[in-house]
Amino acid sequence: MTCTIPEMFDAICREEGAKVMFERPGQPPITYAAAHGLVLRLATALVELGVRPGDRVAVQVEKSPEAVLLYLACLRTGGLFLPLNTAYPGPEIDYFLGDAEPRLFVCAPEALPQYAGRASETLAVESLGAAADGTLMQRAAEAVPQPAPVTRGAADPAAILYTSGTTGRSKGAVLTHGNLASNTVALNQAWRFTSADRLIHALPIFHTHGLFVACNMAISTGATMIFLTRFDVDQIIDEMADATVLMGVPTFYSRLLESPRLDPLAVAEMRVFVSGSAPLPEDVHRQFAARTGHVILERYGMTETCMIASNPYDGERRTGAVGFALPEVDIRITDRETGAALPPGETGAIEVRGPNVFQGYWRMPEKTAAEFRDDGYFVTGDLGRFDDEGYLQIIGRDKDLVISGGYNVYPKEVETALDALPGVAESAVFGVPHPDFGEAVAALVVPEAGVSLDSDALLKALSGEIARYKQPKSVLLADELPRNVMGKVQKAELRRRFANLHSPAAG
Ligand code: MLC
Ligand code: AMP
Repeated sequence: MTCTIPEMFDAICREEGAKVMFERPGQPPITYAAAHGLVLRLATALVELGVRPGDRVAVQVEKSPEAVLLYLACLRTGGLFLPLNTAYPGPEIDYFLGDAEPRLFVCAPEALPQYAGRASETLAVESLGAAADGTLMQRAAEAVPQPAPVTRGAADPAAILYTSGTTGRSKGAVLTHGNLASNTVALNQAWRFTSADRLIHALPIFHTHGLFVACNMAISTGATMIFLTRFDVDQIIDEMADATVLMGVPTFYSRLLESPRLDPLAVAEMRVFVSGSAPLPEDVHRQFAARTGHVILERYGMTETCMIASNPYDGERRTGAVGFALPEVDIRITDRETGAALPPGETGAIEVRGPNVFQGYWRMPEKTAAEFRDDGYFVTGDLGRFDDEGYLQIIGRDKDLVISGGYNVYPKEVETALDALPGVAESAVFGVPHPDFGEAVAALVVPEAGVSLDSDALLKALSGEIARYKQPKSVLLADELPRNVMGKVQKAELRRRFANLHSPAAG
């Protein structure tokens, strides 16, 4: 059986202890050996705070090496790591804490006064700051190292990642140690990732892409992460001089293309550029190749399934395609209505089965059952087809979802927040093309009879309720929503009508 991620980390620290795990501009590097020492002390601190196998550890902190080490420490104790987007405001956090019932909540030091009062016999509240500060680090400093990780098998849960749903209520996808480990091994193999790699890590670490793809690949091989707190074009180009791999969302690449500094010399040391989390526009793919000589390697994944398919490392990396199933992963295309398998070339629902597919939604057995077929395939909600040479193409989505700069926004959640505002009769939220984020969130709002609403005031009212990236970039007002004869709001019509909201000509 494949080892778990904490076991892989232990092995790498024994073999490659002196290697740098985290390199940060202007800050001292952190070796694998030093990181290991801290993980063992953090693990003891977690146990002293009451974390037992199966307990949830919810974490909303700024990106830092210590936050990654907290993830490893949590997995060592058998706890379920539950990372939360730093953009989530209080009301969203309240929901996650209520739903997941964590044993420990770790927040930023600045947020501790807001959450400390929540501490109880069943919930500990600690802090962790980006400067390796906070109460959890104080506890770790005083703790003795935990000698060995709690034994975990492939089927034991390792993490919960919340993903919004079409019903508007976020669901916690429960991922197992086997999901994380098997996917990491498959990706290392597929992208030839080794300890010699130097990965530019500029993604957030509260999602699959930044944590379970980027960090796990480095942790399992002993590669160095050039660990940047956020995406900045000039900084990325500077770091490329001494790096081998960049993993990013399509917005990374469209922004890099805007820089006159992006040329073959700037990427001379780089081995591979990987894109995922949202469709890579064909013109970005082509322009990047023309400017740098590197063909971006596009792959496809999902919170519930980790990575599913990838273009080949050797062989043609096709524009507009996400490649072939990863080792041990099965993909099929089915009829959306009947669920019957479709022949190659036909477009239908993308279904996935394999060691990468999650266990189910946290405490939602009906929802879980509804999204799995009897033979174990998970229905992704994406639509696709296999092309003439077997490359998977993603054609669209069966789910009402907007992907903005790699972040998923479920319209229902934004509509619920808008509809709750005074004077709003109803609303429809949809995605429109956006030059930087790929898609942007837009809303059409119908005021209650006799009420006059102001778009800016509506946006302001939303600001404390939902994360900034979920808030519409434009709020339009109308007397009614377009509906079909069944009374269903015609989102496709809205997307068509407002397709040019962010086009250059529209200003
Ligand atoms: C920031 N803003 C966004 C946004 N990111 N709005 C919509 N969509 C986004 N993605 C807001 C900011 O709050 C700000 O608002 C304004 O837009 C401009 O911000 P910015 O400074 O330009 O943004 P920046 O900080 O540079 O971030 C852009 C980004 C970031 C693309 C680098 O969004 C990012 O890192 N995205 C990656 C998301 C990710 O990791 N997804 C993986 C999910 S896992 P204002 O008004 O306050 O100025 C997954 C599975 C898989 O999907 O397959 O991988
Ligand atoms: P998330 O739920 O945040 O994990 O987002 C997963 C969704 O992102 C998938 O269901 C797809 O719709 C989308 N996605 C991920 N990678 C790609 C890609 N390379 N091309 C198109 N869509 C993608």
